[in-house]
Amino acid sequence: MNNKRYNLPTQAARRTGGFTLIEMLMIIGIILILSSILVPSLIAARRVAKTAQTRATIHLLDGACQMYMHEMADILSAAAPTSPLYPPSKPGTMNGVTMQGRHLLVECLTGYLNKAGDGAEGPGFRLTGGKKLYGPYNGAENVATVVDSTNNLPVFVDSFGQPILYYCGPTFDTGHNTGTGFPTDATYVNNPATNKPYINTFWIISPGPDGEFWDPAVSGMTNDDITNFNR
Ligand SMILES: [Ca+2]
Repeated sequence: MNNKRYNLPTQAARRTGGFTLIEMLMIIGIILILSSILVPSLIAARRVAKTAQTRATIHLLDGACQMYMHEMADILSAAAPTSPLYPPSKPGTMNGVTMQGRHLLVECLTGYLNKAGDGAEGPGFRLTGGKKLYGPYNGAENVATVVDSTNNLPVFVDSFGQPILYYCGPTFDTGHNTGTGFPTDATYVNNPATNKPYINTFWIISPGPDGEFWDPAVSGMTNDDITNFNR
């Protein structure tokens, strides 16, 4: 009985026993090694997930553009347009505000800029009387947007928080490098899947994980841009 009591260390004795300096250094070393292994792979996993999300967003917007085009073809069938009517991207002034492709894309696919009842109309056609209330298409109204500080209009953003840009043919002059498989001719863009030109088509582009549009003139820059052609 007495021996058992003497052999048990007291709470205080256990606390003062603690870890030695070497044990602490070993633990810290192990934590550092594990961190150096895990953190980069966690960052890479997030990057892969956000890239996949952005591809899905651009796929959704691509589908919305197709739906817009088909509805415009039905509405304007009497006029028999000779080319598909995708959302326009030519910059212009509407209601006193300068809009570029990225703003027009939101307006065309959601129709939210010109509210019904305000007496104005735009590419999204929101008019009084409830007769021209086109869109939204393909869930585009659920895609995240940010307000462009230059004109206070919404623009779609990718999963990295960068604006998604939009350009439509046939006057295709984006100022961006179109990447492998794309011709430099400003009148059309190429479909890398078939290596055939898509006359009068459109280009939706995210700068991708690096947040910058690819430029082959910048050494060491890889093309991670995400578009409706490489999804
Ligand atoms: Ca990029």
